[in-house]
Amino acid sequence: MGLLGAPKNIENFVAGRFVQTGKTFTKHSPVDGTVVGRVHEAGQQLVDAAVRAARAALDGPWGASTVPERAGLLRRIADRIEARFEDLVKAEVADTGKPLTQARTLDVARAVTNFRAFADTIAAHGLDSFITELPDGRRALNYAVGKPLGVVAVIVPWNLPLLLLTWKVAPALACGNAVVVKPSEETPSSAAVLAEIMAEAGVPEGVYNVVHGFGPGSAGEFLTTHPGIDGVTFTGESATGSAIMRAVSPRVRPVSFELGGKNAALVFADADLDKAIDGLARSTFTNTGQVCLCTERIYVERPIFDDVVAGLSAAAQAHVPGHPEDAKTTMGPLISAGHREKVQSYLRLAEQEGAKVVTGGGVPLFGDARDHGAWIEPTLWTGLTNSDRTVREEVFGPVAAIMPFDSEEDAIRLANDTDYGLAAAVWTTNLERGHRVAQRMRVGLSWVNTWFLRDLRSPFGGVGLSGIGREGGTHSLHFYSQPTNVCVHL
Ligand code: NAD
Ligand code: 6OD
Repeated sequence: MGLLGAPKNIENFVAGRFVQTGKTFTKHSPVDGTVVGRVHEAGQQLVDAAVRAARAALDGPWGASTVPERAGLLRRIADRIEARFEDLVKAEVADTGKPLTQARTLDVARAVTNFRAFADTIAAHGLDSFITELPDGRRALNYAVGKPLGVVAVIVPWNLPLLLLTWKVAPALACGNAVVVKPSEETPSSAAVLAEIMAEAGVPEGVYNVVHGFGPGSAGEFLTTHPGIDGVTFTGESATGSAIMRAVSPRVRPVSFELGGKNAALVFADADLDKAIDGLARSTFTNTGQVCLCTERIYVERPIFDDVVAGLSAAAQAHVPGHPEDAKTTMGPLISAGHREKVQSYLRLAEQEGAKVVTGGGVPLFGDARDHGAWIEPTLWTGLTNSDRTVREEVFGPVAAIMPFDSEEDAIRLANDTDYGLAAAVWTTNLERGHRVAQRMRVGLSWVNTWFLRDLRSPFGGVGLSGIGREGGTHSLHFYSQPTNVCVHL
């Protein structure tokens, strides 16, 4: 029996109906390897049907829907998510093995907030308009009307499945688009529960479609190469972003990419040490290190280096790996055996590169069914430098290299010495330094004395290998709508 219930049949959702296909793949729980569900993989024809259903919805009454109607719909979806809260928690936990408490307080809670936040954003959004006055005396009124982008392909990863899916679907629907969602093959369940919720909330047929499958040669590729899509919003690995860019380039479609990270934390000697260690422990180990914003490089000013290493290592050792339903559990498994193999390859590489393993470095043994799961110990290294691959490549696990620095300039140079550029966190009690350093980080998001504190109106995204574009608040509206400018002679 699968975690939290019998294995489920996980179906596609196209034109308002659940659809089985002749081909299924099996989803295993990363907690103990048991079967969670059998997923109906969408072939080319079903992906085509989903894109056509989305187009038909845009050509129907949904295409003429008003902003107040759509804001109201988003609020009803949020209400229905609250009503089905525990179903979504179970779906998320079954697929990922994350602690129930986290699924409740972060993943599903944010799904509710995502819909309410974008209902507010779209309801408050006005037209861009201005009076033009030319030197020859002509005058005109210019205003831009936002139209939906159209059929939007939404391709999302497995680490925060529902949070990241709704972060994109909410603004897409707010702007009047129709979506075809391709959840990760590792986390198909919550998108399917959300399909039921969409129907309950009165989302018209064809506006929200879900196709299941993999990337190349499967639903992901069929969707991104489909001539009927008008844009792709994607969260996932940088290499996948590159493949999707190639797939859409013949038809020149817009993309919004939230990609990988190799995020730095900078800890200055004047930091409040307890707060910094607490923050670093969260930024390194939350969701078993599987958050794109997680810290994998920690630069510490030399006088407090040993204190930070000791404090963070105590925090790592205090983690309780365990069953998601156990209230004492603080850390779940990695998403899959395959991902654990990747993380373990970096544990081996770090040692080859001369790392000292301060804590962790292995696989916890339970002596029960969990030994068939994808568990890993939280791991900290010292003795590495920016020239080591372990410090340059994204691992996406509960791991970090802790390295010393001697001056503010040194810290900034080390933090910015990366091909990625998603997030950074600066720990200092010096207000001026906090602003100064945060502004010089070559990233999309800089935090000072905190981490993953989100205001959904703020721009979210990365530079370099970490992505293209920004979503959040009106930034999302810019991606999910196409302005038509109207110029009226006065
Ligand atoms: P992934 O790139 O392997 O897969 C993401 C999604 O893309 C999945 O649904 C997958 O099936 C699909 N996909 C894979 N190849 C494809 C292709 N060729 N065409 C179309 N679709 C394809 O990523 P993952 O392993 O699921 O997630 C982990 C990665 O996501 C990490 O690199 C992490 O940093 C990144 N991430 C980034 C952010 C962010 O906001 N920047 C957020 C979360 C995760
Ligand atoms: O908080 C968000 O809106 C967001 N997109 C978080 C991304 C987390 C990455 O794993």
